Amino acid sequence: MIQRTFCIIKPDAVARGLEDEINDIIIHKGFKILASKRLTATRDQFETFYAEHKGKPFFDGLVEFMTSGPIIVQVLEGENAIQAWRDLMGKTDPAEAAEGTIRKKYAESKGHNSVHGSDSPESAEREINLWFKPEELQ
Ligand code: IDP
Ligand code: MG
Repeated sequence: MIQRTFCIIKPDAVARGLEDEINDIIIHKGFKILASKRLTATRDQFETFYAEHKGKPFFDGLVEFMTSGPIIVQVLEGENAIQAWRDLMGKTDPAEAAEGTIRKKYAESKGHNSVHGSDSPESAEREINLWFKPEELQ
């Protein structure tokens, strides 16, 4: 099944100039990048985006980090894209991420872990709609 998923290249990766390298891996894996834009987000945007984590000990630091510098927000399309992108990212904590995953290769820590990916069809739809207008998608 062809799906769309939402991807963020996080501030730690953009600060190291890794966006082209990461997008090469994404394209090589067979995803199509339907839309992509660079921006610096507000606290409000990430408090909404990460609402499911509100109240957790890492929440404030997470919002601080995600608004600390430019990010790239993207829509990826491909066969089973939601799970396929989660698999290519690897586990949240790079210490637990498998060889060959983006987080294993680039993440600095469990918090500064270089990339985001939607975890279900419902989150993918919600997250894409938070960051992109329909006319921005092909
Ligand atoms: P995910 O990004 O792999 O889906 P989630 O559990 O949804 O992981 O957490 C969202 C983000 O919050 C993570 O990608 C990471 O940046 C941050 N995070 C999650 N757990 C921790 C933690 O224990 N310490 C610090 N940051 C965390
Ligand atoms: Mg998550």
